[in-house]
Amino acid sequence: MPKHNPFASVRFVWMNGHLVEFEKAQVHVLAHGLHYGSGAFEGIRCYSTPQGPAIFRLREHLVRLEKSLRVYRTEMPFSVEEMTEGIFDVINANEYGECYIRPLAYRGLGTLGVFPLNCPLDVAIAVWPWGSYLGEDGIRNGVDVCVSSWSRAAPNTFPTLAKATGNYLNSQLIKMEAQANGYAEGIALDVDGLVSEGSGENLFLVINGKLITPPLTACILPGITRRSIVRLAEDMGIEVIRERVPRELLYNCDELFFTGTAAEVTPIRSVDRIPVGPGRPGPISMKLREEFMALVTGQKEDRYGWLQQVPAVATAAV
Ligand code: PPE
Repeated sequence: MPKHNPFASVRFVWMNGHLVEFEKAQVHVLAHGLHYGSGAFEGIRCYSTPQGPAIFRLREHLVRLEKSLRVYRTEMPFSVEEMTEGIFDVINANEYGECYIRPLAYRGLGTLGVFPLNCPLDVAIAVWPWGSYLGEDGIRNGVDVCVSSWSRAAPNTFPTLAKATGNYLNSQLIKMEAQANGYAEGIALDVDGLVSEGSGENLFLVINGKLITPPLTACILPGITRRSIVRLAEDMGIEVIRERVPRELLYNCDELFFTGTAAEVTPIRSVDRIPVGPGRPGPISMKLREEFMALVTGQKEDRYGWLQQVPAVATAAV
């Protein structure tokens, strides 16, 4: 276990429709997903707002989970409404004002052998407190990243638009290599050698006041934070271009930042030890970060209807 146990305050996990105690939230060693990576998941944030805990773009995340499974010929056994109830229940049971939410659907105990469809699809929802993904210092001063020697999976191998658990072996290679070499994160190229994304974040460049982000065809996950930042930028009058990005633009852009549920908006201050612009977070990155954080934490009016309030109900029956 790491020095700091991130799950120390977790009391309940939701499993297949019921709240179970943390210690009892276990999986059989012969579960299919453990052997073959057969599952899909989501990462969602619940923020503390003046109106109480609120979840950012919950429905979009749950719909993406359904779409991830559909690629693998699998239907969610729980509706978006049932999952929403489950998320409310598990947040309330753990008495969190803000937390990270991890819905997971995986092939459980049935048979082994690659064919997955004879195994049940088990669904769990866990919640726990999760602070800044790439460090507090990274948010203020920007993070140092590298271009990974690992590429993102080619489109006809592991489809990246699906947030499948198995895809994250690729992310682990990118992340471990980056950290072994003293970087906070790695940026992967796609099958054509063009820029794709980080191990767990989408990427934006700022060039001459315009925002550029790799398109869905660049082997990226269709990030919900990415989509939100595009909307915020366009509404601020900033032009957004979705186009393929050659690697060398990373070294010559004015600003660079990551987006993601865990990473939120994290500025990048260097790539392969080459400073991005003057080597500190730029004005457009910081303006977008501030606007994003003000919206998600309810400091600004929820003009897009992105927040869903968690109803304060009595702790659900266990
Ligand atoms: N790309 C990848 C590969 C990815 O995993 C994420 C989320 C994103 C882009 C951003 O997507 P979105 O969260 O919808 O804006 N990564 C999740 C898991 C991170 C982890 O280490 O676990 C997350 O941020 O929750």
